[in-house]
Amino acid sequence: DAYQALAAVPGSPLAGGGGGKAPLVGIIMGSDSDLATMKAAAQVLEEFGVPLELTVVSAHRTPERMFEYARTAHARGLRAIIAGAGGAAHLPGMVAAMTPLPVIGVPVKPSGAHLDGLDALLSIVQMPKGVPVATVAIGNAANAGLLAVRIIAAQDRVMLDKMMAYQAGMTDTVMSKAQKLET
Ligand code: RP5
Repeated sequence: DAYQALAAVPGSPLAGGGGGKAPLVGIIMGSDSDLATMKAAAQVLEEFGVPLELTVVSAHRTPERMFEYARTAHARGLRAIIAGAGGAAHLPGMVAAMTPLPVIGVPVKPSGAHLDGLDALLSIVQMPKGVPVATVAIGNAANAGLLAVRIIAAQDRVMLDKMMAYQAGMTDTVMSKAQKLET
């Protein structure tokens, strides 16, 4: 089930390990049903070698857990938090209100939802001045992972080199496709 999938994601505290290194990025989501979307962020961080933790924190259903997570995140050594939720997606904004860390919000489109994730997007992106949430496109958890890598890379030369190599790889891929079209 989804919780087994959550535990299987490398770095998940549910896996009872975390790879040994202290996590630098926390990935949280409002429900285990968000995992299908949010695992892309974990995969990006894994590819770049950024230690992460991943779990479920619900703004509405586990508010005390959300307070605890947000208030302690910086002291636990996290550098950024990726928060995903669907519907009335208050998790990223509420977490941003209680942490000094950068928060990246992922609007999730729950299966069977009528508003196609637009409700989550607007809930996350329309933050009041003073409480920023860096919001990615609906369902684009991979970009949330990449943004977290860039936040780490701003003060980490090794990670900066990895990001530049990733960007060069994208350029190469597009250029080779362009050349194929031209020939
Ligand atoms: C939100 O409600 C969650 O983030 C999820 O996207 C959506 C549905 O949650 P479940 O009913 O699947 O637990 O709070």
